[in-house]
Amino acid sequence: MCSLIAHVDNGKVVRVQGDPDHPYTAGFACGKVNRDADLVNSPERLKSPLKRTGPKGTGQFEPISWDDALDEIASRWKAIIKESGPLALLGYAYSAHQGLMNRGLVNGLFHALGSTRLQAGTVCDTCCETAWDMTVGPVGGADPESVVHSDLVIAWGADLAATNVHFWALVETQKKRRGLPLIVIDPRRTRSATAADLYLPIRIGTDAALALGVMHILVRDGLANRDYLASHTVGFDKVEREILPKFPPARVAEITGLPVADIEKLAAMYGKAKAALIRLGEGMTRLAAGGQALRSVALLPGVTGHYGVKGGGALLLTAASCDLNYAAVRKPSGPATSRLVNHLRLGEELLNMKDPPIRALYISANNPAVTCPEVYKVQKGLAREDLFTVVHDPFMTDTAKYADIVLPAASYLETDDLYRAYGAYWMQWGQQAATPQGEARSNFDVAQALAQRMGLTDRIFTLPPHEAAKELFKGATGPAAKADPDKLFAGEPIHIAHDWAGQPFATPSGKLEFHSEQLARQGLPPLPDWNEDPLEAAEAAKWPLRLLTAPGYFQAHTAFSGVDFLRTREGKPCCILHPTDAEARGLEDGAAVRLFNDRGEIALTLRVSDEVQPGVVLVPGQRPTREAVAGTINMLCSDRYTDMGEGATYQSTWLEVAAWPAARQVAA
Ligand SMILES: Nc1nc2c(c(=O)[nH]1)N[C@H]1C(S)=C(S)[C@@H](COP(=O)(O)OP(=O)(O)OC[C@H]3O[C@@H](n4cnc5c(=O)[nH]c(N)nc54)[C@H](O)[C@@H]3O)O[C@H]1N2
Ligand SMILES: Nc1nc2c(c(=O)[nH]1)N[C@H]1C(S)=C(S)[C@@H](COP(=O)(O)OP(=O)(O)OC[C@H]3O[C@@H](n4cnc5c(=O)[nH]c(N)nc54)[C@H](O)[C@@H]3O)O[C@H]1N2
Ligand SMILES: [Mo]
Repeated sequence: MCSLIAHVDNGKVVRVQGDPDHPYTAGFACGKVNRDADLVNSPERLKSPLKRTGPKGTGQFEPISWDDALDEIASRWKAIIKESGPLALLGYAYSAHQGLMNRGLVNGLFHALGSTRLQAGTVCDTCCETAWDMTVGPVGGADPESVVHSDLVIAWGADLAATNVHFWALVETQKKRRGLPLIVIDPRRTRSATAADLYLPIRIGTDAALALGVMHILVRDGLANRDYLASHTVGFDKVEREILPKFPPARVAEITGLPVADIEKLAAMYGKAKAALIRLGEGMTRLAAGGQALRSVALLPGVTGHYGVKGGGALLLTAASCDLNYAAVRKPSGPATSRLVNHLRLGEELLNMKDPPIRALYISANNPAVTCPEVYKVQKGLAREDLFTVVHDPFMTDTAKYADIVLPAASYLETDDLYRAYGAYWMQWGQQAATPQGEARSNFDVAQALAQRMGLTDRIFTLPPHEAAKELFKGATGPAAKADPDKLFAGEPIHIAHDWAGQPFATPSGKLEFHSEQLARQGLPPLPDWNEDPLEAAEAAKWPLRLLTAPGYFQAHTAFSGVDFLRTREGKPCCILHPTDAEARGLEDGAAVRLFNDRGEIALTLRVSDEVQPGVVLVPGQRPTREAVAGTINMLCSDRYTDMGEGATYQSTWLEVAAWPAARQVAA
């Protein structure tokens, strides 16, 4: 969502930089995006459509024309729909192209076809989003630019220097200028943590206990804002009576692995601040009780009243406050409801869904053979001979190797689209900068071409991008609706923050909900709490190490894996162990090691570092199998759901690490 300037020579992007005139991007682009000229021009990009010639998964293909590819897809889909109905078709399209139309219209195609629908994003943010919605409501959080008014920033489970670079730049400036204090709460001593005034290396999965412990101290020390609690929140009395007595500092120290003194210090700094801003990350939600964790932390600014102060409050996402008419693109026609496939259960559903089974699969802007949990199941599902699979991607990915037809995708620099940030309050038109490489075509373009071949008559499938974009504004409300089309299409950034009057709450009560009736109705605890998860405890009794999964600095999932420079900067796919754990196993830095549990085994390069605590194995990012010694981390992760939002539980994974015999061949 950065505002970028692409320097173009003869239709070719030669350099990409942050736009110095944009108020938020302010001339800065991260180490990955700075290399996007290498990404668009990568020699590894697919040049033309391909048709499978060998067994699925082996990557044997021959080039075919676009017309032949699209004709074959349409005729196979028509035959399958005739025999089994549209539910036999699954569109598995996700977010690698962040444009509202290149992302949205592929969904629009499958919506109009009446196919089985993807419950998208459960691999990413549905847990944290649901927990936020149940607490604050479906509305954006604090404006990151309000940090100029903050007197304390807490990065809670967010490695800002890795995943939120523009906010990080603001925090660094405020630190330098006026000594703005920063607290980092993260099981990994991240780059952000090394710059913190207070760093708490919390045990994975214990954030709810810490947040409730802080509330306990705030109440004990008379630092709770009783006026704010009475006027803007519901249910705190119950939390105070039933929950907080269970979380005195000594017990919280036992649960979280943090010293009592640090917990007291955190509570004192937070309680005495006038405008503390909590930047919530998703890391704490990638495990069984992730919803409880995020919800408990999001309640904290209600106890101090910081939600009512400019520069205070909490920020998870901002997107919910941008009220465009998304349905114009995503739901042009088609039945109101349909059968759902959860994004993270692709393998399970390809293997076991019945009446009808999934017979045709279209994967776009997503690499589930690496990024989805239960990769062994995903591979097995994709290998089904009776499944007709199409993959649209700029690169030959682990997933594309299983396709019957692979279509070359244009990248964002080769398309026109409208972008709205989800971590800041800005929106912008991104103009096509370069001619697509080879025969690559955009998601938008391919969705329209397939819609026409499938006989869909919705107008959106006939409009050029800037006309389609105008449909998004019809019926839009709030600041986004006021965008002037002339300025928008000229590329001017549009500010979409509401006039500030305290954090709005969009819950059923209109207040911050310490007690949630909605959760109670779903059979979930209505009050925030922390309890040991029985399934996690059983795994922990069997295996000694817990998986910590966090982004790499130079690889974002697999989308940048086509850039040799970035692969080299990130280094070989690795795992990181604390020196005591490495020594106990006789393992040395740089060695190939085996990571295994009941699901299977993979092999990565070991790095030994005290940036993680003992008992934890950190695997940065998700890397393609060809880059690793063997396999990919999601082979070891289950497809169990989180407590809220049916999200992924990568970190509810326990395993062991041992030497990888040099003679050993790559695991099947
Ligand atoms: N173990 C573990 N697994 C995780 C996570 C974790 O923390 N731990 N994180 C999860 C999260 S948060 C997410 S969001 C997912 C991400 O998982 P994915 O959505 O699978 O992300 P990528 O691996 O980047 O794959 C995106 C693909 O889209 C392609 N692409 C890029 N641009 C375009 C385009 O314009 N059009 C088309 N058609 N294709 C394009 C890229 O080449 C790439 O192959 O992974 C999840 N998986
Ligand atoms: N470079 C890079 N940037 C990216 C991505 C990438 O892969 N690489 N992915 C993009 C995507 S799709 C997403 S969703 C965002 C995600 O970005 P974030 O919201 O920042 O979430 P995560 O990256 O999953 O994790 C952030 C931090 O949470 C910590 N953490 C893990 N478990 C716990 C816990 O139990 N408690 C606490 N307090 N902390 C914990 C991790 O160590 C990590 O440092 O980043 C986006 N930006
Ligand atoms: Mo994500």
